Amino acid sequence: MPTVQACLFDLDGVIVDTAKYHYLAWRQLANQLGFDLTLEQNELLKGISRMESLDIVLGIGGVQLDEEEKSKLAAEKNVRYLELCKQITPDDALPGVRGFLDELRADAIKVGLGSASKNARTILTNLDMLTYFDTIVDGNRVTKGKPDPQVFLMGAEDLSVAPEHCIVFEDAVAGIQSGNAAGMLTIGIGEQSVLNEADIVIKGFDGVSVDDLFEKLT
Ligand code: B16
Ligand code: MG
Repeated sequence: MPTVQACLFDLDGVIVDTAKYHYLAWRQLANQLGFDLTLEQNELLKGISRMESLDIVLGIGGVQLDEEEKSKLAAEKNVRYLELCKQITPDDALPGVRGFLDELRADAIKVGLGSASKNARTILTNLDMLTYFDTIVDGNRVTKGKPDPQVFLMGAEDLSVAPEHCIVFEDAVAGIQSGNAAGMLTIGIGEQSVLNEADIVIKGFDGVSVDDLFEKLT
């Protein structure tokens, strides 16, 4: 395995579980339009941009709207989502992730964020985790969503690290595909059966040490 010089983290599902707030906000929008959204259907929205998510939600309800109406609904959903995100505190970082980031820092490995979210900085601020990241690539910077490799290639470039020396941590299939397409090693956070395109899959960071994990990649 090439030396690891940088680790690039997805936000939702890797650092913090914001999917539950996205779900509540999308469900409210669906209900307002006269249909419901199930938790299974919410899975389709993970790692996908806000406007792509809206198209999926409207598709589920069989609702057709023009661009202006869609922008208005997406903005309303975001206001609701951000209201829900106000309850995020430092205790909401997923188990073990803060310790894992501390270890990376101690090992002088650079750390970047690669998220589809336009709200990434707000969420990291609420978690009091902004200072862990040497660079943040979020939905405000990218022009192509995952599975395009752009988000992680931008992160590697910001950190001046070649892609083969980067590891991507992702919970979404599209995110693993994005990391693979960038020529990086990928670690799936979740279920092996879902994330089988990742180099390895772990359930989460609880009890996981950087050295043990990197050893598994060799
Ligand atoms: P926003 P990630 C993604 O975050 C979420 O998984 C996805 O459900 C959401 O639609 C997307 O961010 C955009 O979020 O509406 O806040 O811009 O997993 O890429 O960190
Ligand atoms: Mg995610």
